[in-house]
Amino acid sequence: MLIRKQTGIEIPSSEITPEHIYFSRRAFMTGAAAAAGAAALAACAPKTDLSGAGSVSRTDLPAATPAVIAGQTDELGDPLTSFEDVTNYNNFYEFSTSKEAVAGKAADFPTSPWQVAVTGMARNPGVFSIEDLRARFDQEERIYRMRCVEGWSMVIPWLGFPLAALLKEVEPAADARYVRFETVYDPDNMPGQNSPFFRWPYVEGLRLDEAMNDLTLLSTGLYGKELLPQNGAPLRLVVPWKYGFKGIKSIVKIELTDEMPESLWMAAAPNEYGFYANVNPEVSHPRWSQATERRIGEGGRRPTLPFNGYGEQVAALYAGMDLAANF
Ligand SMILES: Nc1nc2c(c(=O)[nH]1)N[C@H]1C(S)=C(S)[C@@H](COP(=O)(O)O)O[C@H]1N2
Ligand SMILES: [Mo]
Repeated sequence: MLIRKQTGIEIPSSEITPEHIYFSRRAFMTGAAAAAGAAALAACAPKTDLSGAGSVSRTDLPAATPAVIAGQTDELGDPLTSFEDVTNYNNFYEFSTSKEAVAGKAADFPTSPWQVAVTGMARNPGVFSIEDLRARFDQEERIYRMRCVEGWSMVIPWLGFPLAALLKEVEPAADARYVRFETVYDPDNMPGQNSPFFRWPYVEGLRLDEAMNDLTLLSTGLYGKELLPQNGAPLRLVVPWKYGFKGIKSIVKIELTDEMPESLWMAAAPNEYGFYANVNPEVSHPRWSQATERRIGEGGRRPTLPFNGYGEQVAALYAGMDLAANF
């Protein structure tokens, strides 16, 4: 078994990057890479100086919420999370396990030119440049909640197009059942990919019917602007009824397959992270409850909704399934 029971060290129960604290400690305790483990632990020490680290360093970016977006809410009436928070509080382990450090470290990540291969069990596979994708598919704005498995959430105005539109174009073969996604492998520009504690590149997967659901988005932007590197430029997945880690960033490969893909998180901790990862307040993570969440920018905690509030649109996908066993 991969995950050892930890004893003798208090693991903070706060929502602040429990994964990386845990995984860093695990690596540290195996003694296999003590120096690297110590470095990883250092990365999660409290930051005394955040100036620069989290700030957007490009000049062509909006300094604040564009007027067209201001005042908008999600369909439940909750306000958008600020552009500042959406672009400076990020999980993207390829750059850093510190959420506040990702934006700074990703600022110069090259996202052009960029190609996405759509391969596997399809009658009409292809390689698309990001420009192709933008030209071929109308970009829509979708305001979605994003619930991280760590117990925090945001409301984000995405730009993008339904994954279904792209899949229809490549025509999945009759026996294709799953879609497997891969992030770019670029360790020269993604320092985190030199870490031996994860199996790179980041991989995620969906069942084909989940992938075809209209809520499932391939995002190219947010807040009316092109995606920044920290949010997964130039193309990332958004699956709003699932935990945020399903929203794989900086995608270069989309493969149709008849086998359930094994994600990076499933490989790292199969007892903690399943394939489905549907937001479910009744199924605890082995190390914390999922009953409530902290909305970034808000005080206190609020109840977590089944399927993150999208049950009407997606519950039927799981009719008859045991959602505790298929977590
Ligand atoms: N390639 C890649 N994709 C990733 C991650 C990552 O570390 N690497 N983190 C995931 C997690 S845990 C979350 S919560 C969301 C965060 O997206 P955001 O930073 O745009 O809010 O991205 C997801 N996609
Ligand atoms: Mo997450």
